[in-house]
Amino acid sequence: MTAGEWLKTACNLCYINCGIEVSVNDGRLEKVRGDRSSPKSQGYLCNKATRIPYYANDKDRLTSPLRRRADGGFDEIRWDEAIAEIAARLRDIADRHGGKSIALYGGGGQGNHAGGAYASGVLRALGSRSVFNALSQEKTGDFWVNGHMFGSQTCHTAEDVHHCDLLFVIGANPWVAHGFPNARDHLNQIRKDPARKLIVIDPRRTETAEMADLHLAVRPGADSFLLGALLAMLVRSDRIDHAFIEEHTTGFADVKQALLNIPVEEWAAAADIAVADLARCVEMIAAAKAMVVRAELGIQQSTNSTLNSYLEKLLIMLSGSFGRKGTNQLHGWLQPLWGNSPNQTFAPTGDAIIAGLLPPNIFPEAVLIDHPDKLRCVWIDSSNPANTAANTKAMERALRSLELCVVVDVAMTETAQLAHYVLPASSQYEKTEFTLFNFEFPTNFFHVRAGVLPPLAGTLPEPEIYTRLAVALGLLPGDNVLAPLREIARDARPAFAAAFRTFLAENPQAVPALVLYHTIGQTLPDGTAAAAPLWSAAQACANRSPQAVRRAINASDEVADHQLGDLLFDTIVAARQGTAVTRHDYDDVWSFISHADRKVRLVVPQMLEWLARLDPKTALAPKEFPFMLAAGGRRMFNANQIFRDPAWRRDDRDGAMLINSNDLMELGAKDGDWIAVESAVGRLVVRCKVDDAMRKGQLALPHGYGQAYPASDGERLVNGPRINLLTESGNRDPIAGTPYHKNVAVRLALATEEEIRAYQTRSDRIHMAAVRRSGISGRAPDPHVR
Ligand SMILES: Nc1nc2c(c(=O)[nH]1)N[C@H]1C(S)=C(S)[C@@H](COP(=O)(O)OP(=O)(O)OC[C@H]3O[C@@H](n4cnc5c(=O)[nH]c(N)nc54)[C@H](O)[C@@H]3O)O[C@H]1N2
Ligand SMILES: Nc1nc2c(c(=O)[nH]1)N[C@H]1C(S)=C(S)[C@@H](COP(=O)(O)OP(=O)(O)OC[C@H]3O[C@@H](n4cnc5c(=O)[nH]c(N)nc54)[C@H](O)[C@@H]3O)O[C@H]1N2
Ligand code: SF4
Ligand SMILES: [Mo]
Repeated sequence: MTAGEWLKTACNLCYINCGIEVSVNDGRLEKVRGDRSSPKSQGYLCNKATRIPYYANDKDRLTSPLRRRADGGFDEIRWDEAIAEIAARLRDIADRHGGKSIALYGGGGQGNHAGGAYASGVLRALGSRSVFNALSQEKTGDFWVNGHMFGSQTCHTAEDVHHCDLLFVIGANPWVAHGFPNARDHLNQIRKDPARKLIVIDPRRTETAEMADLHLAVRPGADSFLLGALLAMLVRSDRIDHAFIEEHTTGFADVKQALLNIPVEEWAAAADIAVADLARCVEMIAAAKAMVVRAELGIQQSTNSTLNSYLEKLLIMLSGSFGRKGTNQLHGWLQPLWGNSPNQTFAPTGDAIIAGLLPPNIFPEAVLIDHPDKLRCVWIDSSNPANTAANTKAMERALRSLELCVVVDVAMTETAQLAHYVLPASSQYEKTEFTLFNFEFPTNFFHVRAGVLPPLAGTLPEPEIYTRLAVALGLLPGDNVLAPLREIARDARPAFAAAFRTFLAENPQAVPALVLYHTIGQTLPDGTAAAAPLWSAAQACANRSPQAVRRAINASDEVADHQLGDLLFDTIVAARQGTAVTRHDYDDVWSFISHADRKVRLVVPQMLEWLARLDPKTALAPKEFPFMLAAGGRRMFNANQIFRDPAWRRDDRDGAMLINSNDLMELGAKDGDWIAVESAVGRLVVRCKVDDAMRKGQLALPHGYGQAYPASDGERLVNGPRINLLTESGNRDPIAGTPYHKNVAVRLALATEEEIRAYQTRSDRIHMAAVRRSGISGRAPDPHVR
C-alpha cells in the first residue's frame, strides 16, 4: 500500500454498506470519500461515514485472547492455549449434553458477514442448531408473514423508491437511518418534484416526516388501528385494484369481510388520527400510479408488530402496489441471509423458530429454564447482547450462568466482560469482508471488500480463528489432505465442483466453508480467501436465475450455463467496488413467489383472528406508567454498537432523551437536565432534550450508547444510556418473540442531587478524555446537549 493511496472498500456503519474509498497512511485509515465507481451507491455518503477512522483506528482494541479468572478479571493467554482450552470445553459440553445445548449468537453486524459463514459451519458440525441474532429482534414477524403470504420466509420485499410517485413510510426515518440506498438523495428528489408525494406514519415529526406531504402522527403503539382503519376505508370506498387482486392473489373475499367489520371512527380515535386525514391518505393512494411502502422498526418493534407487518402487506396488495416499476417487489439473492423454518419450535420453551432464528427475548429463559435441552453454551460473534438484547439484567444473569461463553469481537464489550474467553478479531478494514444485506430489485449488487489495513498485532480474521478451532476439534483435515483439492481449484476450475463433492463425501466431518477457504480461497485475488464460501452461493444463484445473472455480468453467449456460476464468482471476487449479480425483469417477481400457483395468499388465519380481537382500549398507556418510551431510535450520531470511542460524535454526546416541552415543564425540569426514567424492570438517569417534534406523552432514547470506554486515567466509564436496562423480555410479540422496544411504558422522576452530580462528573470525565484523545484542544466539554 502506497502512502496516501485511495483504496476501495465499503462503509460498515449501516446495512446499506455504501461503496467508499479510504486513504491509508502508515497503517492508519485517515480519510473517507464516496466511491463514484460503486454500482450500488455511486459516490453517496452520509454524515457518519467520515467518522469511520474512529472505528478503524480505535485505541481500545483487544489484542490478545483473554481468559476470565474466578475474581472476574481476565488473563491474557496465547492463541494456541485459548483454542485448545475452548475446543476441549466445547467437546466436553457436546459429549455430555449434546450439540443442541450450544447456540450461536450473532454471526455478523452491519458490515461483516464473512465470519458468520465459518462460525455457523463449525458449530453445526458440533451438532448446534440454535441461532440468535439481531434479525430476530426486528424482522422475524415480517418474515413469518412473508412465509404465509408468499410461501417461504426467504421471500422478502424490496422497495423501488427510485421510480415511485408515492413513497409511503411507516415507522421508519430514512433521512437519518437510511434503509434504502442513497436515501437522502431520493427524499430530496421526491420533495422537489410536485408529481411525487410522501406520506409518513410516525408519532414524531421526524426529519423525514418534516418533508412529507402528509404526516400521520400516530399514537405510539397504535399502528394496527391506523392501518386497519385505513384498509377498511380503502375497501369501503372501493379504492382498490380489483384487476391485480383477481390476477395475483387469493382469499380477497374473507379479507374484505374482516376489513368491513372494522369500526373506522373508533379505530382512528384509538390511533389519534382524524378520519379526514385518513380520507386524504386514501385519495393519495388512489391517485398514485406507483406507490412503494417502506416500513421498519416503528412498526416492527412496536405493539402488535407481526399484525402490523401483515396489514402493511395488505396495503401493498389491495392497492396493487406490487411487482411493477416504482412499487414493492420481491428480490433475488446471491445467498439468502436467513432460512425458512415453518412450524419449527425450540423444545425447551416451545417458541417458534422463524427464518431459522430464535428471538433474543427468549435467550434468558432458554438458558435458565429447567429442561434437559436447555442452552448451556453460547458462542457470540459480532454482537453485544448485554447491551442490545431486551432486559439487560436478565441477559446478564443468563450469560453468567452458562457453562461456557466465548465472545469474538474487536473490542472489550459489555458481553465480553461476562464471557469465559474473549477472542480478538481483526477489524473490518483489516480483512476481507462482505455482507449479505442485498435486497435490491430489479438489479441486485454484491460487494466483496479486501482488507485495506494490516491486521492489528495479536488479532486474527475470523476464518483463521475458526480454522484453528476446527483443527483442534478434528473438523478440518490437515493441509496434506487439502492440498490436492487446492491444486484442482488452481488448475482446473471446472473439475473443482466434482472434486469438492467427492472430498466432502470422503471427509464427512470437514466444515465445507473452511474447506473452500483453504482450497479455492487461496487462489483468489487481493487476499480475498474469506469470500470462498460465496463460491457455492454463486453456483446456486446461477442455477436459480441464469438469465438474470447473464445480464448482470454481461456474460457472452459462449458461456455455457454450467460455467456461469464460476464466472459469477470470479466477477464478484475481482470487483473491488462491488458488482451487479442479478438483473431481473419486473415480471420475474412472480417466479419468486414459492406457492405453486405464484399467487399471494391474502388470508393468514392467525392474523385475521388477531385483527378481530384488537381492542381499541388497549391503545392507551397504563396509568402507572403514563409515558410511552421509544427505547432505541436512530440519530445522526449513533451506529449500533460499532463505535465505542465517544469522540466520534459531533453532537448528542450523552444520548439525550427527547421530550416534549410541555411534558418537561409539568415534570418541573428544564432542557438539558438529568432526569430519571423508570420502567417495570429498571431505572436510568438520562440527559433530557426538549424536542417539540415529539408527541405529548412520548419519549425517545437513542440506540447505540451504553458502551464503556477508558477515561484519561484508564477507568472504563459507560457513555450514555444502556437502554435495555428498561426493557422487559416479556414485552414481545406473541408469534415472533420480537421486542416491542418502541413502546416501553415508563414514568418520569426528577433525579436526586447526588445522581445529577455523579452523572455530570462522569459525562465530563469521559468527554474530556475524548476531546484530548481526538486532539481537539481548548474546547471544554459542553454541559448541555446541542
Ligand atoms: N444513524 C443510524 N442509522 C442506522 C442505524 C443506527 O444505529 N444509526 N442502525 C441501522 C439498523 S440496525 C436498523 S434496523 C435501521 C432502523 O431504521 P428505522 O426503523 O428507520 O429507525 P428508528 O429510528 O429505530 O425507528 C424509526 C421510527 O419509528 C418511530 N416510532 C417510534 N414508535 C413508533 C410507533 O409506535 N409507530 C410508528 N409508526 N413509528 C414509531 C420513531 O419515531 C422513528 O422515527 O437503521 C439502520 N440505520
Ligand atoms: N432497546 C433497543 N434494543 C435494540 C434496538 C433498539 O432499537 N432498541 N435495535 C436492535 C437492532 S435493529 C439491532 S440491528 C441490534 C444490533 O445489536 P447487535 O446484534 O449487538 O449488533 P451491533 O450493535 O452491530 O454490534 C456489533 C458488535 O460487533 C463488533 N464488531 C465490529 N466489527 C467486528 C468484526 O470485524 N468482527 C467481530 N467479531 N466483531 C466486530 C462490535 O464491536 C460490536 O460489539 O440491536 C437491537 N437492540
Ligand atoms: S448510508 Fe449507511 S452505509 Fe452509507 S455512508 Fe451512511 S452509514 Fe455508511
Ligand atoms: Mo437492525
